[in-house]
Amino acid sequence: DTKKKTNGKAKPVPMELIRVDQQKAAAETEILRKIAYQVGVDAESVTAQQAYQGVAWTVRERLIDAFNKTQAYWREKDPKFIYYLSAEFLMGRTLTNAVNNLGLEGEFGEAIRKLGYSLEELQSQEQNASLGNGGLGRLAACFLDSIATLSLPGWGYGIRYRYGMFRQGLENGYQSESPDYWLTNGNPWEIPRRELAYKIGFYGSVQQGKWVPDEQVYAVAYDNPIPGYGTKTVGNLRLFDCQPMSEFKLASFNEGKYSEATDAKRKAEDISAVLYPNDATEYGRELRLKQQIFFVSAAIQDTLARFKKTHKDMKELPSKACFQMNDTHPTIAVAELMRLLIDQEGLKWDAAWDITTKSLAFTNHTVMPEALEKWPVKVMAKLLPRHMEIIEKIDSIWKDSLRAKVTSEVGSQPKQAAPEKAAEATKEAAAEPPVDPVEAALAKYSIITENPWEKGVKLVNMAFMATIGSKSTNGVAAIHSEIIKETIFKDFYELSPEKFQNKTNGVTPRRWLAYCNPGLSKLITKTLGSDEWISKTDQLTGLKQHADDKAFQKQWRSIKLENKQRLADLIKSKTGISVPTNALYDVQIKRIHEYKRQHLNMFSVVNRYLEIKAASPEERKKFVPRVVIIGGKAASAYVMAKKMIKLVTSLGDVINNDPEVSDLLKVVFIPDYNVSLAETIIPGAEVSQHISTAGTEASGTSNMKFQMNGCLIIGTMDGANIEIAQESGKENMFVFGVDAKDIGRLREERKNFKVNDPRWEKVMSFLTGNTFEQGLFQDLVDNVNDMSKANDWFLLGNDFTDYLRAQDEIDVLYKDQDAWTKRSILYTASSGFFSSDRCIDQYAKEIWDVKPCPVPSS
Ligand code: GPW
Repeated sequence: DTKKKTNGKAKPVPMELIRVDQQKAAAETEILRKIAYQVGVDAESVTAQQAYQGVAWTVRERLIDAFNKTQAYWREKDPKFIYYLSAEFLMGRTLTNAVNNLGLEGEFGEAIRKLGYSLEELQSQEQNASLGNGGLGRLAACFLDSIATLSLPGWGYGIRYRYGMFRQGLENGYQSESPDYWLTNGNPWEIPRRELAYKIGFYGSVQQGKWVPDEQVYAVAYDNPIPGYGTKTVGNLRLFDCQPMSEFKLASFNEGKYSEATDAKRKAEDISAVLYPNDATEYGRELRLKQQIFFVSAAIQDTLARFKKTHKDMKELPSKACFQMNDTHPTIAVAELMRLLIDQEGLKWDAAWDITTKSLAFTNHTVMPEALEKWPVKVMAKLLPRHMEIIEKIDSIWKDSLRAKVTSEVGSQPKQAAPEKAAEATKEAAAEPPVDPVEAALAKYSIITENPWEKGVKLVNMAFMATIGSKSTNGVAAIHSEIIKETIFKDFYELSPEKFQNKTNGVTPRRWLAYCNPGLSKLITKTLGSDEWISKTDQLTGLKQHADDKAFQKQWRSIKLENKQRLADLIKSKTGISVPTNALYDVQIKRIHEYKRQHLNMFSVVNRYLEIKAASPEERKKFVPRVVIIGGKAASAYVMAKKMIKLVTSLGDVINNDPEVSDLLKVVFIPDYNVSLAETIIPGAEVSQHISTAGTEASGTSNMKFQMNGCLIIGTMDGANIEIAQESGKENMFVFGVDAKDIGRLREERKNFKVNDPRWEKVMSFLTGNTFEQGLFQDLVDNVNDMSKANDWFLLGNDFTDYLRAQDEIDVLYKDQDAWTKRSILYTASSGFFSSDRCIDQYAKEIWDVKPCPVPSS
């Protein structure tokens, strides 16, 4: 038995004590009770934080009522469940979302007003749950919203990090990092399940085929109810906290060895302490692998324990559970499910393999090699010896199954090597044992591979194991799903093309339009005659017929202006910079990465600055004033990304204080970008930048949020931009840049390529000239401009001229406000496809085979 403790057998409660549908007191009475007894203050006057706590703890009860009913109903019906395994869930704040999804805005809005506050004010008291890095973690959060909204039986599983994504500050224009302790004021949105704890092992050895770990910890469950929209369904995000097996060694303590006494406790608590702040980069640290096995094992044990309450035959598992692995981070699930089925449930290998490959599914979110996790066999074998054994066996059976095919292929290839190669081959053969050509050909399919950079070092390729060990592999946008079939999974695609799918990402229209942009939301509802669009986003197309209506355009614009004012206020409060609301608001918010090319954006800013400076006062009047807004975090160890932040802040210092430029150009870096800042920034943006090198951004999801909010897009033909262009009309997007299919060749040729544009040289000279501290941006410039040192891997030089052309088009269109507004309306009207409801519906039907199981009303 894996359970830590049991509460013993549950005893029935006398009927007369059960009042399931207790008459609730008025919201304000409940809130005041909470302020008195939960917060513990005399409620004669209340601070915003106290009021927030009172409201949140009251909403929590409504949430739990519906949550308990949903979960009980699902226990009774026993439908098939989807379990979304993810190392990250970037939830943001909960209050507004919970109030609105539960339909409590009337009752609670009124009660909050009586206390002298607004819902927005109280919500601003809440800490963001930043348990994710960026797109991948936020996608998981949007998915939970849609799973609940569609009444799909489903839970998320992850880690309850005590420290989320670091807080970003600025020191002398550089990023500074400090820990994000988000639980300071408690967390009303979670339900601790202290009695629900699973043992997780590490290290040790395999004895008689079974694992004897050296170290063990407990995974303690915390449930976070997830309210669906327009339904009584409340789903669940179950996060695990890591706890030691025993609090401390009393003997050591008594001997005065205090640190030794608490050693094990500290070590255990480290596991769920901090989110790794690396976005799309591999991190080969043992603690990271510990985190992965920690939550994956707990999730699978938890699922099996529930499954076994009502089912005897493990073979039925695939008809009751599907685990979706969110990138490679949870892919140890392949080996863990095998281990539990074989070592704990006593199944034979083949039966276990059949169940495993039918229960797991895998999503890939990147083709960038540094993000595809490959764990050293040495690390895996030390931390998880039994898993390593299983992985080796999977790999060897897998290769056996391919040997006949590969042998016939190798046999049909010419055996003679070219004469000059043959001589070399003989020399090498003298030094090394001969390589079997069949084994060599099998290597490309192998889970266990040699590290190309370190001879003799073997690695476990987690993406390969995930594909082999699951029923489906999907990419996250049409182009990305094609690219993975041609590159990283080419050989696997050729073996089983039917396993490969596309599921273009989506975002929840609740948080990202209905709630973050109440002004626009009201206008849409009024125009369409109902608010059904909030869960049926296809209905947004009904806005198209109003796109040319001047009166409608005027209302649309005045809402944008209000949202711009809110954004301007935010900028003022976060940075001290005043920005005019008559300027075009241009936004790029996302993780800072060379492939996302914030530096290309800055090159265009420099060019604009130089053009304004060179212009006569008369000519200056023709410029469209622009506020360029950047937000995003750089991974702590990513030197070039940090330099890119310094580039933005340095340009801001120069440009914002140049009286010649005055209000024609402002450059703003908003520090500590997170979910709730995005909720204010996106509605206020007029153009947003999605300018990654073609073929590098798997999908992007903020592009969809901007589109929904009627913000025009400048972008490359990359990721989901391509599908957004299809939906909104390519002619309505500011498209530029080279094509993904040419990237390989262009990278080869970049060494001999010269940017044929005098503006490029001017920008480079400006950045290396005496405006800035000597040498400050030399490395950044060399990376894209000195072909003896680098080759401009992300092709800024190739895209520069076309990018500036697209930027000019933006200015031209902005001068025609009616034409601009029309496009803005068309963007929102054609954004319906990018709802995560559509995306989740496809997952449910095409991968999970999970059907809605709505709780009946009443
Ligand atoms: F590298 N993404 C992310 F693929 O935010 F794992 N973090 C990550 O670690 C990875 C991907 C990983 C993003 C993609 O970069 C973005 O294009 C995509 O829209 C998003 O995942 C959701 O699919």
